[in-house]
Amino acid sequence: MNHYTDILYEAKAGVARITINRPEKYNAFRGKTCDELIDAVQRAGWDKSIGVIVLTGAGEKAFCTGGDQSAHDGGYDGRGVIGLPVEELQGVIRDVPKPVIARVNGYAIGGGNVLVTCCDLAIAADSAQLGQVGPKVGSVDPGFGTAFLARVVGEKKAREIWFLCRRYTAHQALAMGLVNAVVPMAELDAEVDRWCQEILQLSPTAIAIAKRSFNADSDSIRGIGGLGMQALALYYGTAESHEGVAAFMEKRKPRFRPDPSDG
Ligand code: 2NE
Repeated sequence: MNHYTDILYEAKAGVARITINRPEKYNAFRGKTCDELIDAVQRAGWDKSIGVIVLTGAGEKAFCTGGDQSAHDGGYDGRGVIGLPVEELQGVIRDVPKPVIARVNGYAIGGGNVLVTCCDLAIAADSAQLGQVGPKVGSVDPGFGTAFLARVVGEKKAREIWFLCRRYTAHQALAMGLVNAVVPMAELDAEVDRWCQEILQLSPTAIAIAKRSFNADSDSIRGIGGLGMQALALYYGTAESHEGVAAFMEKRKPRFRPDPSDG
């Protein structure tokens, strides 16, 4: 894939920077975006001149807000079980033999928060907000989005994140171990670059083995995700899920339960 439309790819001095470039959609991903991200992460991952991959979003509002709800009609618009190959994207971030750093420049919501969870490291601007919204919008990201999140932040916190759908500040995300550092937006690039330069001084093979070793311990979660996506595809066919998507697009509260006054 040579010409990306939804992302930007830049490789310089050992660092590949991959930017979701859909700021008008708060960097939400559609099917094509996921395919391009998979291609770009693979490209950087197996390029021997690259030692670190940085994943980010265009602009200062959003890192990524997950699936593009305007491209959702009982399923998303691309390939795969749910019309978005998110499980492949999450898998490839884990599979490439070098660290992937999330540069969290704003909202990391829904599938965007799952990308932060899957990246090896995350550095956030102090203006960033993170969280899951699935149960508010008729979706859920099973597998790495749930079970692996629990490995990262602990069982109770992960359940809170999914069952209440709150938004967390960058400093709260730091306290729960979801991000590694928080800096003012003006210092975000310098901080990310400092982390990249430190990594580039180290043995790439030792780092690759360490990454694979961390992954081996949690790789069974990939199977949970595969199974969960099949269930999610069925859920997307329900009125309950449709209500969540419609409510988001219509900027209103969803009604998942019958109103008691309806009798
Ligand atoms: C990001 C957030 C919290 C921002 O809220 P607010 O109130 O500051 O802004 P607003 O008005 O909600 O959003 C600003 C503009 O960005 C669009 C909105 O529609 C709006 O557009 P305009 O009205 O200005 O034209 N926008 C934001 N997020 C979008 C999205 N994901 N798709 C399409 N347009 C989007 C708030 O917007 C929010 O909570 N966004 C996330 C919504 C969401 O439902 N994400 C998908 C979750 S499910 C998922 O990601 C997923 C998965 O994890 C695994 C499998 C499949 C799906």
